[in-house]
Amino acid sequence: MTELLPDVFLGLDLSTQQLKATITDQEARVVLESSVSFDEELPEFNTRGGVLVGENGRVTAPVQMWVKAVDLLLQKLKDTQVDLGHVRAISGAAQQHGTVYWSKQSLGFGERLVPEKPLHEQLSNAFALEASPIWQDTSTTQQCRALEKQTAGAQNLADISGSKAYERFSGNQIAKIYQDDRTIYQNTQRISLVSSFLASLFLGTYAPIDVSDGSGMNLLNIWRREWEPSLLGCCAPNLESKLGKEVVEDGTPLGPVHSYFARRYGFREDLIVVNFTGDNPATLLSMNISEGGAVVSLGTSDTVLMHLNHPNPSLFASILCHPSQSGSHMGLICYSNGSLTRQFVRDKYANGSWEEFNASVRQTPPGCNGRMGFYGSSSEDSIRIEGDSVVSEFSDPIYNTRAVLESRFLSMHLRCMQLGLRTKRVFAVGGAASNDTILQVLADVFGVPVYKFSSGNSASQGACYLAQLGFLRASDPSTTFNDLRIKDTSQLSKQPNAPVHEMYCSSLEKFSEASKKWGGIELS
Ligand code: XUL
Repeated sequence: MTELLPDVFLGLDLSTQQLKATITDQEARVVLESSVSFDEELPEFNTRGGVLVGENGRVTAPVQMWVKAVDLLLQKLKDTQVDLGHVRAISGAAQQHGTVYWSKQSLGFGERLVPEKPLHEQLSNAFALEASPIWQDTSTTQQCRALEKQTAGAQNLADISGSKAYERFSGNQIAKIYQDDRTIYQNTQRISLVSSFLASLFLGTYAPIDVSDGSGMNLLNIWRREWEPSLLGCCAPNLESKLGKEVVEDGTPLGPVHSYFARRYGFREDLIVVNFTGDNPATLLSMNISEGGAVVSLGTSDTVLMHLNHPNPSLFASILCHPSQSGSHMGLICYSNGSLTRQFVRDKYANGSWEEFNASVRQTPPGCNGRMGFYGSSSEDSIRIEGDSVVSEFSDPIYNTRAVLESRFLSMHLRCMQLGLRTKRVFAVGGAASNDTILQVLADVFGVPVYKFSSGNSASQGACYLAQLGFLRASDPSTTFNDLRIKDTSQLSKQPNAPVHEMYCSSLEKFSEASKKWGGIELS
């Protein structure tokens, strides 16, 4: 039997492809990790990469798949004979922007939950929409343009909500659902983000939306940290009552866990549910970074996260409320085509093998002798530039593997500089952070050392810290994130090569011009 020390904290991460769990101890050290993969372990939902791709850019995920995954994951934790009775608080992270539509019939669902039957059987009529739109959805261009028009332009909207109108942002998603099918909207009692939906299951009642995850909706005023009535009014009627009036700060204890979980899995009856947040704010927290640190997350989406004290909202990044410092903000640059694009290049030019991909990057000179590539996730939406000409393929295709990395990292470096970040260190996380060849290119482009973390999943680890924070706050509300005294567990991975970095600096202007013209395809 794996014995857990008394007082541990459970953090979940409902990401695109998996539901993951991390347990940390009081010293914020990782004790245990586990996960459920949607495609492999819940094949009855027929997802690929955890999602269903529909027509006209619609991308959704079945809500019941997420519900089933919760029971599956907790059963796995229980089967390892971990004594879940030592967990004092639970929090979570989830893919940002996705929305869950609770039906009118779901009202009071917690009063009817019994521990004998799995959740999905008891929540079969709890959702007004079976498939939730998620962050990969691009079907709301019309709603985005309408919102920007109603708010006197994209920059004005960004000045209030932190972001121009993005297709994946929840407000535009809600507007589309309202416009496409009024009956669904009318039958919706409550709209949750994926994070607050997951928290609601554990609470047995609708959980409030969290301020940093809520900043990814185009609905929140990021300075006042509350809903902006004029933006709510642009999207759909009576929206505040469906979202819940209250928006809560990260690390807020919400109440005890529902007895379903205590009785079925052996959690304490007084286990505290601490509000859940977005995966990006949780990742930022897990790094506990100081000034000049940038987190580069290389996963299904590629993101760059940073702490900003005086942000200037722009049209190429999102500004979110900072998850642990209520006067501060965080910057988020997101490329929706992350690992899929690298895999496309690996499959097309390196026989589907990362070893061959890495070998080909190492054989190719940094800077690709002046060549650049802008890649979508297929040949049709990829563009290459050789000399001054746009070509459909490099004269020697070996350049593709290096070019796909360089164009992404040059774009990130340029945008960090434009946001006013003087990057001193990069912390690499996500699947591709385990690839040393990729990290060397990252260090060379940014010209700073790259660090890695030993633990696998940064978002669920950040959620553990939030659970611990909420647990301490339940007895002392003045507790701050710094009181957790999280130890820096990062390890130096790659140092930059100075002459190579100088070469990249001298190519930035040309890259910037080319990306204005061609790079649009790679930005979300
Ligand atoms: C950020 C974004 C993605 C998702 C992925 O804006 O859309 O990073 O949060 O889970």
